[in-house]
Amino acid sequence: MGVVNVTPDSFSDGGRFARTEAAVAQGLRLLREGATVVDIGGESSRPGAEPVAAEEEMRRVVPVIEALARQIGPSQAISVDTCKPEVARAALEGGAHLVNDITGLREPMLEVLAEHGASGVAMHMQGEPRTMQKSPRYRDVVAEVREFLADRLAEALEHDVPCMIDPGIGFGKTLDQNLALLANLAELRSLGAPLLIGVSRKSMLGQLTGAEVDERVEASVAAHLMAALQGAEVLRVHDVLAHRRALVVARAIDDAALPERSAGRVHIEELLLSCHIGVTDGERAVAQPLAVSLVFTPSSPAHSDALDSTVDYAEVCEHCRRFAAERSFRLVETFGQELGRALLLETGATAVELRIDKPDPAARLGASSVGCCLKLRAARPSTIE
Ligand code: HH2
Repeated sequence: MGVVNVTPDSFSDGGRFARTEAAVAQGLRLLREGATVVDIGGESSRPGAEPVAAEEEMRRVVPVIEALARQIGPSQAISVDTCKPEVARAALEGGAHLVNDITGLREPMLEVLAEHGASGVAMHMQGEPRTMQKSPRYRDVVAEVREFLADRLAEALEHDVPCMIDPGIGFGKTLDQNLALLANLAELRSLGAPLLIGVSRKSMLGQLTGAEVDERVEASVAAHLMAALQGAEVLRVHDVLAHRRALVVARAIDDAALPERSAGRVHIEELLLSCHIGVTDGERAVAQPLAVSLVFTPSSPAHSDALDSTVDYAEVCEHCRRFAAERSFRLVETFGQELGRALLLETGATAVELRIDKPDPAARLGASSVGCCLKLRAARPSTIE
């Protein structure tokens, strides 16, 4: 996720992209450099920042979003960084797909997202930007942030809003508290939602390295790489190219370590499930058939003939059945991502490939089956110790 702040006062790029044309050009540049999402913000949340009126925030972000929406590719998305429901609504109507809310996606924000079928990011913050760094206090920062995010996630799911979670690095946290969170991302990943991390150019990196804000690229990459190795799926960054290159190298090393040859792969073909899935309310009201095929890469070769040394087919089939029966989705893609993530946690596998078929598509499509294929990887923190 590439960051573009259409503000005069953001801590790292304030004033550089305050004009619409400059912000659009920067958004397109970040997409060319490899971002799949651009996050457009119209209000700084740096410590001590003063709030901006909704009308002014809309004046800043909506024209940028509209211009980007006309130019982005089918696999790219626009996010709006706002905590105001009226700004979120205008941004979604202007072409944004995702709302990044540093105040944690509460009501009425969730209603706006549900109305538009949009996804969201729920971030943790202690206090509010004006005062949050005065004296942040926690009993146990990791446990408290986890509890907050679990609560936000549950409420988002009640509204049928797909939700990423973010511990909010630098938002009402000391250096040690930020480090504790960044060192224990498995605790947050265990909530089962995609994890977003944003450390880009933040002051904790200055505290650790002494580097000024515009000299924190390497420090940002180091922090984000550690987060990616612990399973963070989205990194919110200003310097997309540097991150992209670092991730390409890390991924190549990680791929070389996949124990495919020795561990073999475990597959399950066309497991039949039924799930309340469909874009329209009518489709979702009735359980639809789904056929799910899975290929697991176990984390190590089966070390004995015992079932607990590999992926257990029976457990996986049962888990899939329960998952499909208990949840409802608009998209097979979201169904696949969430099921894949749950299966990685359940089985301890390194990777899982999923193919999801809807064997009964609408007759007007003239297709015998529609669906999606995806591949997910688990975090492997043990690869860098
Ligand atoms: N950090 C900033 C703003 N929005 N959103 C999420 N989800 N996570 C973050 O860590 C996060 C965020 C602060 O960075 P930036 O946008 O560059 O600065 P400013 O708030 O001063 O505009």
